[in-house]
Amino acid sequence: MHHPIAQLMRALRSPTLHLARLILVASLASFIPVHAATHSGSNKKTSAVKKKSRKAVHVKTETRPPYQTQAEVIRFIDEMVSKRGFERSELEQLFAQAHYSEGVVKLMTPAIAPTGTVVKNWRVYRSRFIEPRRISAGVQFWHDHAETLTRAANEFGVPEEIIVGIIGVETIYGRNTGDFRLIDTLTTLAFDYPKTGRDRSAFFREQLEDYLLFARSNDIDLLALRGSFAGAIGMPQFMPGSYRRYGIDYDGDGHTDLLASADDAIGSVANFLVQHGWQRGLATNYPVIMPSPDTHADDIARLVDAGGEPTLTADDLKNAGLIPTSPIPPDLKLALIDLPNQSRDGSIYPTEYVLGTQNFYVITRYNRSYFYAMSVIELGTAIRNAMDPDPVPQSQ
Ligand SMILES: [Ca+2]
Repeated sequence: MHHPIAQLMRALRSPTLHLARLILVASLASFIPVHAATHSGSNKKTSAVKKKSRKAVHVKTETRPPYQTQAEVIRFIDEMVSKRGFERSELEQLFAQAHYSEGVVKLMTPAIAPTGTVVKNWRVYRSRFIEPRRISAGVQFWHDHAETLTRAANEFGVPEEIIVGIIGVETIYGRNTGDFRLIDTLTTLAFDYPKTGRDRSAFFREQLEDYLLFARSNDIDLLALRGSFAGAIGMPQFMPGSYRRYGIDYDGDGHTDLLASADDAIGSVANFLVQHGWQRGLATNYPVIMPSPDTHADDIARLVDAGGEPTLTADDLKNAGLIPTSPIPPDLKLALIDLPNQSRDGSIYPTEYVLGTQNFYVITRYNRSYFYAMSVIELGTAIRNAMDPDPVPQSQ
């Protein structure tokens, strides 16, 4: 089985990031992530469409009333019948086959670090994603799907390396998409959400509804689709709500299939970013020289506290003693992004900083963690560099 921290790490990786926060709050985030959602280890690229259900490894049926007989589930079915036009008998049969998953509940239950402190270490986090195996898988993915990536870059204005960075951080290009049966995951989290921490069951009922809807419109077998223990699906790990709202059919076969179709995953990631405000041609971030924390701690804290949404002007930065080291377009608003390198043993590297633009902020709509966004950017850059180590010089 997989290491619980690794699973926790992956757990936060949902396109709708609320979830991520949740786990973040009390996770062993030391190393990590904040993120997550896949259960790693499955090395498959099977189509979600009409696939028969397989052995339910993570499912444990307890002596609890079957879901289709529970009052809350019956109310949910009533609502889906009246509001969404589903057949009652169809949904009753579906929930008769949905199982409580103890594995999901365990993995979704926030873990508290022994000391009660959360240690955030960018260098450790980064090293998990910017590494040779993921980079070479990214080079392969880029080669295999160069045409689609170029098409998406032109059409949506999202550079290839950002799309490649996201799919790489999420699932290593479809290698780790999660092996939890989605109907079990979503039903469990919608009706048996772990009692510790904030109750997110309402969110998961919405996700369950979205799952029913996009499965219907994409001809997906509701009992077959698998995803992370948090309910994230496919190469880009979209939650059902994102799948339904931002997933697109980008290979033209009439279905949006984020598990089996890399083209659909590429188009959907680009579409997600554009729908969240991605701006064509805008850099994601700029380097900055920071003033000494000995003399400017308050200034730095104030700028960081302004958040990831870009609101700071060139004067704000200058007045606080920050010096951008590359030319920044006039009037461009920025955010000060902090990447702490905390550790428990006292050997503390200084916090790193970059200036984030609107496009950096948009990546955090995919996952709220700054570490996540920076890893996407750096992985994409590393892959681009590895793609073309010896570029043909432009004619002078
Ligand atoms: Ca398709």
